[in-house]
Amino acid sequence: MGMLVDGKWTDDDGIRNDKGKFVRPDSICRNWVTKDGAPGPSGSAGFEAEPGRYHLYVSHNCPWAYRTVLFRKLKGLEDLISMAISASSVKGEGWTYVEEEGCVPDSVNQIKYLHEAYTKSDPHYTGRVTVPTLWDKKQNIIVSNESSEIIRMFNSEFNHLTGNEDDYYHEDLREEIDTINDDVYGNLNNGVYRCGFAASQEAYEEAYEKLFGCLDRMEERLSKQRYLVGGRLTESDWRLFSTLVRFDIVYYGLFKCNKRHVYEYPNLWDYTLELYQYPGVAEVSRLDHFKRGYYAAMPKLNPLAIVPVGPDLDFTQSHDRNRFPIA
Ligand SMILES: N[C@@H](CCC(=O)N[C@@H](CS)C(=O)NCC(=O)O)C(=O)O
Repeated sequence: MGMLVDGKWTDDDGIRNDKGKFVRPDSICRNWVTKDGAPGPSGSAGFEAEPGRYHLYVSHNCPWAYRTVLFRKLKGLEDLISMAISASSVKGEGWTYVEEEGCVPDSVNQIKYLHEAYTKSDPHYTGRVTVPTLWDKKQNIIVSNESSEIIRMFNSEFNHLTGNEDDYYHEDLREEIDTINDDVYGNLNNGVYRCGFAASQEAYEEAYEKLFGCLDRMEERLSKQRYLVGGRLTESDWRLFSTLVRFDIVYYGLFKCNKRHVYEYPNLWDYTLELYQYPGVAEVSRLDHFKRGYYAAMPKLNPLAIVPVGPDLDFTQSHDRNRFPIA
């Protein structure tokens, strides 16, 4: 896709490898919005939760951006945090914000390319330009480009403004949530990319085995309880769901994750249906963009950019998760 080097846009093939294995670099911008602007877990201060102060750059197809879009919706933050939605295809210089069906141009910085926000924040920025990116309109800088941290901020730091006390990172469940997240992140959320972007047969097969091992563990877990961590919905569920909802549409085919579809796992599939049908979720889930955003924007994997018509999935069909109690 390309990246910034000392503030200059530079083309590359978007695939980073170490012995054929795809390596996702750590996110660089790691500030935290907190209720009162006190330092967050990464130590930065001065980012107080205020209505209208923050702006989120996303794209519909990206699973990392999608987590933040989900949390913005679930936590009732839509009127407090503005959002720009990129075209699902990546054109020219990375994530692009233009008038297009299903997209929202950037009303804050009026940028065309996301990298312009990065150099506005830091004229000498070196690194990848990724969605999601959370922008501070007051200081004109990037707060964070790490989705796992942005969802934590959304989960708790704006509650006094919204009155929404729903908690997806319950204090008493944190250890278990973190353990599940490690498994799901390494083997599945990122695991699908490690399959799709592998540059050797060996690297692909290793990622593939780990991925389906993780799906089997999650299937087993969900055969005994409603959600990943007992009977309560947590961020682990939303993080798993973000990959599951794309799996049969994109990863099964394009990324060669084709041992089994999610719909072939009885519990994982019904669980995916339940979460898709959770209030607000379908509204922010653009299944058409999921597909187009990958198939039409990854020339190395799909040079002719032909977007498949199927699969024919119905996420609105009934499910049987009510057989388990909610705690
Ligand atoms: N760790 C980051 C990863 C974000 C990420 O890699 N996003 C992808 C889109 S799915 C991206 O923008 N990639 C562009 C690139 O790496 O150049 C997060 O979770 O926020």
